[in-house]
Amino acid sequence: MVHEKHIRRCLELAQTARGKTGINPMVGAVLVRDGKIIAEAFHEGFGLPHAERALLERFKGVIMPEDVLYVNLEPCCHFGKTPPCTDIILKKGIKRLVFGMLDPNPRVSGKGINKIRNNGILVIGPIMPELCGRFNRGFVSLQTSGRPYITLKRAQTKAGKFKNKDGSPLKITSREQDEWAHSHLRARHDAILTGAGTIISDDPLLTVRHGEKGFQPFRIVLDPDLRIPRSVRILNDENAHRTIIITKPSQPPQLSQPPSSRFVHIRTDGNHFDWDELWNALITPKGDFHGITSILVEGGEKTWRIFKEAGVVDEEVVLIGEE
Ligand code: AOF
Ligand code: ZN
Repeated sequence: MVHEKHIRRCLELAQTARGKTGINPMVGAVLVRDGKIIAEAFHEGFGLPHAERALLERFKGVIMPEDVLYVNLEPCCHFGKTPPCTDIILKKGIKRLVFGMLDPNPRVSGKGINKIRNNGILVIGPIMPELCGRFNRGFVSLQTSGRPYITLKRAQTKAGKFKNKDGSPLKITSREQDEWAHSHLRARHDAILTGAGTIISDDPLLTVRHGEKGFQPFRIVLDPDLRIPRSVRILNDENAHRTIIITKPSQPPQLSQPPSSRFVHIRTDGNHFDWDELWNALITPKGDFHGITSILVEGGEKTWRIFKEAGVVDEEVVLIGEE
């Protein structure tokens, strides 16, 4: 269907800003005349103009009554960091709008659509709420449950083994499975999370090496007692500024704090970090940190258990090795 094709293009544009929108959604917009796209734009980053505004401000032609504006998310009608998109849509004389999903943000939800409909614009949608919601699942999770979307990823052999008897790492997945995990899991979450044990035993890079180029997720390590050595790769590679170490308030961060990684103090109840405090730290923009909406939990065993027992896992992916 033609509407779906254009909404898919909006998503394609939107996702080029992955990693830059922080706690905002990824949004793309296209303007269509006689079935052809004549202008495109997307929300390029946190605090920057929204997709529709960017498109309509940059478009230098005359808007015709038959032109159709497509956007994957309902246009906003509130003053946030930027003015309402509904205002510029009305001001520029758009007469037809197709949107992918309603905005789950309670300040907008349904009100944006009502505002433009009440002003005589023909509005069609939501036409692909599931696909668009899945695409922005981190933003949806933040708006509806106040925490990031959590995907848990594990790998195990057919016999159910996931490490060697002595605790050392066991290579389980094939090259194809690794590539898929990079392009479909790591490249589609704002952050990858592990426990300190995994960093100490494997010294992993936790980067995206297959799939969307240019985007690297944050790396979060739960390390209450600050056990990880300064020499580990995530504190020293070119993405060190995207590493966040979560540690207990009693740990003086200067002990192992290289200048670029972030050390965040979260209270524990002796065993576990306080979830509310943790989510709050991760979803609250501060300075050049714009917040995290989705996390891929990669392990190890203890970390999986903590997340599962707390009931905060939205999705679990188990990669079964060939052996
Ligand atoms: C849109 N198009 O491209 C985006 C929208 O603080 P602000 O002004 O950036 O507003 C953020 C909120 O606006 C966000 O929570 C979501 O409801 C909406 N984001 N809306 O129509 C866009 N990024
Ligand atoms: Zn907006």
